[in-house]
Amino acid sequence: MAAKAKKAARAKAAKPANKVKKTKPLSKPAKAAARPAAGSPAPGMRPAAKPAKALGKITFYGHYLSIPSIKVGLMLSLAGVEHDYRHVDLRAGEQKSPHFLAINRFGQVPALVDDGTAFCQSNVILEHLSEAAGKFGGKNEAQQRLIHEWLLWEADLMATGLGATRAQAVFYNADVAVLTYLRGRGNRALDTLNATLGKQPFLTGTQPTIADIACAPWIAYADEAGIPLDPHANVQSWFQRMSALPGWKSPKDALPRP
Ligand SMILES: N[C@@H](CCC(=O)N[C@@H](CS)C(=O)NCC(=O)O)C(=O)O
Repeated sequence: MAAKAKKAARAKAAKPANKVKKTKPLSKPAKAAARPAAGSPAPGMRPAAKPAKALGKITFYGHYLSIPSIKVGLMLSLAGVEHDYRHVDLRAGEQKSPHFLAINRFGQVPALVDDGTAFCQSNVILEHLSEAAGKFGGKNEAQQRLIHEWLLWEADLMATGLGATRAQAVFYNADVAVLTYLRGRGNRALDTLNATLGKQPFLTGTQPTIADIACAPWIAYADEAGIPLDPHANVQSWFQRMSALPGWKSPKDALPRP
């Protein structure tokens, strides 16, 4: 192979597949309130096991009614990560535009671009931010694995049990039988949280991690889902502990409204 062709092949191979070429604004960019990085770590801010390299210019795409987006917004705020925020107009279908699909092939919020590399799926974004910022991660491999288990559980039982129930109740006016089934899943999720939080203050131990940041925002929507929190006292006190963390925002007001 000629030297010029070899150089071109090397350059092509080095380019990450999900590198975003250009982030054109979907709507008027709004600078999100950024907290300065804490000089001394807040409770639970532990270095992630394997620090990641990128934490450059961050652009976060979300919607204020989307709980997966709120999870990411809270993480950015709790970790004090400066970023630009772009509201994605879901009603207008902006999430299915070619520009947004180039950032998130699933056509959903949230998405996050860090130094030109695009991340999607709220829990993958949380893991990236935790690793890159060295905050809210596990203190060893065993805890990292525990956190990952909770994140997969959250995407299953919290997202359907609390999230789908709230969406069906508030936005889609679902049939009673559907709501009864979904509320059953929500109560199962709350039972699991309650049992764990009866033994320790946070989901994976004595300090909050991204497992807690992923699970806590749904609790603020239990009322909209029609699921009472009264039988889950440990969940309620955990939510109070989360609310007291520096940088925490009330989930319903966590993201800017257009
Ligand atoms: N598993 C995804 C779920 C994301 C999701 O469901 N996003 C919704 C808003 S809450 C969305 O963008 N819906 C618009 C659509 O699907 O067209 C995550 O955790 O990021």
